[in-house]
Formats: sequence, structure tokens, C-alpha cells
Amino acid sequence: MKRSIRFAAMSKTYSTSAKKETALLVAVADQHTTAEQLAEHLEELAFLVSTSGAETISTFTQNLPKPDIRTYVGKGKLEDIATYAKLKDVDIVVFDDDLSPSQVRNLEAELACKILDRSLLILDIFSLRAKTAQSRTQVELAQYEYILPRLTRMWSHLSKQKGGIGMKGPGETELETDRRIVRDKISLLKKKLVKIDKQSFIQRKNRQRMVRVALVGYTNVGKSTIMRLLSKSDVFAENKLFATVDSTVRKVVINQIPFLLTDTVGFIRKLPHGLIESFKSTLDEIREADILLHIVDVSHPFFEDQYDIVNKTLAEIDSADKPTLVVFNKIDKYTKMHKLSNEEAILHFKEMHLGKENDQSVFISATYKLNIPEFRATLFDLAEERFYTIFPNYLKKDPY
Ligand SMILES: Nc1nc2c(ncn2[C@@H]2O[C@H](COP(=O)(O)OP(=O)(O)O)[C@@H](O)[C@H]2O)c(=O)[nH]1
Ligand SMILES: [Mg+2]
Repeated sequence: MKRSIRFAAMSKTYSTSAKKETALLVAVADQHTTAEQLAEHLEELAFLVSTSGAETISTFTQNLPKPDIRTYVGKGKLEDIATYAKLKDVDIVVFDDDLSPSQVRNLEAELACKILDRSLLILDIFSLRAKTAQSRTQVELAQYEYILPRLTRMWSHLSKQKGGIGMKGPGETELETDRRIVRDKISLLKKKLVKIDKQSFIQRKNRQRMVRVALVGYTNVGKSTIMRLLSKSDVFAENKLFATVDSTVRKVVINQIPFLLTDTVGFIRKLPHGLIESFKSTLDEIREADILLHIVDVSHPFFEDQYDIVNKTLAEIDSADKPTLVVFNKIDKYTKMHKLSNEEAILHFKEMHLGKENDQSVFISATYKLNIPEFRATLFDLAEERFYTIFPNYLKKDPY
């Protein structure tokens, strides 16, 4: 009984309490990380925290070649954090990297509050956002995959110290049972996913003879907003990370060429690997697409990093070489920030390496509907080309 409650607790969200939970953020920076990058990483972490329903009240950083193996940060810094956490009665301390089980244990002992790492936070948001049976099962699978290696390492750690004073953890056999329970759960969820996958495969197969276009990009760049704009449908868009976890498909017709447009889950820096693994079937929408629209938020100070992360993730799912239209979005925000005209901003981007690298690119504002006709026309050309490859005889004019 005790065990299952603990596992339920692992997968429960941390945002359901009436009062907003308070969080401290902790990150370390190595010599390659600039102050601006560090600030941006923390800002993103704070955004993740607020998306999952808690409130960030302070951040702590330390320059270290790599995180401390015992406590992530050094001894002195940890004391600072502990003092502050106690003073402000903080609920959660969030770390910008993944923590090992022993780090979690040590930190829990030192800080006496809930310890979260980046992966758990992202998994938490995914579990909040997952709506369909498929994505819920995928998130659950990712959560158990996250737990399993940690249990294993915890178990071997404990077995060495059997009988040690103050060992509150469960005994060897209990941990064996835990591992079995988790493994059983994982194989059950995998079976369930296979079943769901079969159904969605059939669904996708029925759509096979249509040109398929997938919206990809970092989280919060405007994918869903663009989906809504192009398909004139009511797709959920929000200024939150991972507002959409499930993919949505809509039929879009431009100049009589019909195609299917898919909104997909966004990517993020250090996306937990287990999550990509278990989201494979959701990502199939990307893998099976004929054309990708890679949306970039140019108002983001590190949009080039985001662009690279997306391309890396695409490569991980074997989708890096698809015909891609790069859509530079939110130019309205960029021009306001830099007091430029739209024309000046576009010229500036075209000169940058991202603009130069991508001959297929458009500059738009989805919110203010800037350059949408050009965007549609470019998308149409791409879709048309693909369309006539699939249906060589369609709409070909009879010469007589
Ligand atoms: N200023 C501005 N905001 C935008 C633009 N496009 C999207 N947004 C906002 O960016 C946020 C994220 O948009 P969303 O479509 O949910 O992003 P997604 O996570 O990529 O699907 C929302 O608050 C949108 O209103 C744009 O062109 N200009
Ligand atoms: Mg979205």
C-alpha cells in the first residue's frame, strides 16, 4: 500500500494546492555559459515553474565547471539557499539540471523541502496538459521511465549500506518489489500504447494521400496561433510553455490545394530523453509529414539557440532533412523592442546567418497578421509541388 502511494505521489502534479506554492531556482554555470545565457535559462525555468502553477520568489546561481556530485552546488551556496528557504518558508527548490537520486536525498536532508529537477518539472507540466488517452499514457510511461533507473541506483546504493544508522529508506526486498511494480507498470503502459498507436496509425493511413504539413518549433513560439490563423479553427494558444501537448490536425485549403496541417508539441532545452522516447507516436505526426513549418520566435533573445535545439531534436527523430519553411514569427514584438519598421527588421534578419541559411523563409506576425499573404503563397508553392507528386493527374487541364 505504502509503495503505491509513493508512486502516485511521484506522478501527481504539484500545483493543486489552494495557495500558490513558492519556489527557489538553482542553476550552475560552467565557463562556456555567459551571464546572459544563465539569466535566460533561469527565466525559462521560472516560466516552467509558473506554467506548473507555482511562483518563483528567488534564484541562486553558482559558477562551477560542473554540478557538485553530492549537492549540485557547493557547501557554502547550499547553506545560503537553506537559510533563505527557511526564512521564506519555501515549498519547492527547483534545479535547472537533472539530479541523481543521491543528490535528491542529500538536498532533501539539507533543505527540508520539496526538491524538483528540470525533467520532473517538465513531466509535471506535460501531465497537466495531456488531454487524450494517448498523450496521458505517454506521459505516465515517461514518468515511470524516469523513476526506474533512479530506483535501481537507489537500491544498489542502499544495499551497500544495509543496516546503516538512520537509513529511513525501504529495505532491499521492498525495493525489489518497487522495481517489479514499476517494470510491470511500464510494460502495461507500453502495451496500452501499442493498442492506441494501432488506432492512430489507421487514422493516419486514411490521411496518407494528402499532403501533410507539420508545425514544429520551440515551445511558445506561436505554433498554435499560426495553426488557428491558417485553419481558422479554435486551437488552444496560450502564453505558457507546452500549452499544447496533443497534436491537432486540421484540413486547410489554399488555392484549391487541400492539405493537412498538424500542430505539434513544442521542444525545449534539455527535454527529458524518456519523454521524447515515450512521445514517439505523437512525434510520428512530424516524422510522417511531407513538409515542416519551423516556427521561430524572433522576439526571443536566444531564438538562434532555440532554432538549433529544435533542429537537434528533429534530427533525433529522423526528421531533419524534410522540406522545411522557416517562419520567423512575432516580428511585431521585435520591431517594437528595437524601434524598427517591419521592412528594416526583415532586412536585418535576411542579413543574419539564419536568414541566409534558409532560402525558404518568411517573416510574419501571427497576432498582427503581418505578411500572411506572402506566407500563404510560399506554403502553397511547397504544398502544390508535393501535391502533384502524390497526384500527378489531379486537376491537370485537358488540352482539348
Ligand atoms: N506579439 C506576438 N505574440 C504572438 C505572436 N504569435 C503568437 N504570439 C503569442 O505567443 C504565445 C504563445 O503562442 P502559442 O501559439 O500558444 O505558441 P506555441 O506554444 O508555439 O503553440 C501566445 O501568448 C500568443 O498570443 C505574434 O506574432 N506576435
Ligand atoms: Mg501550442
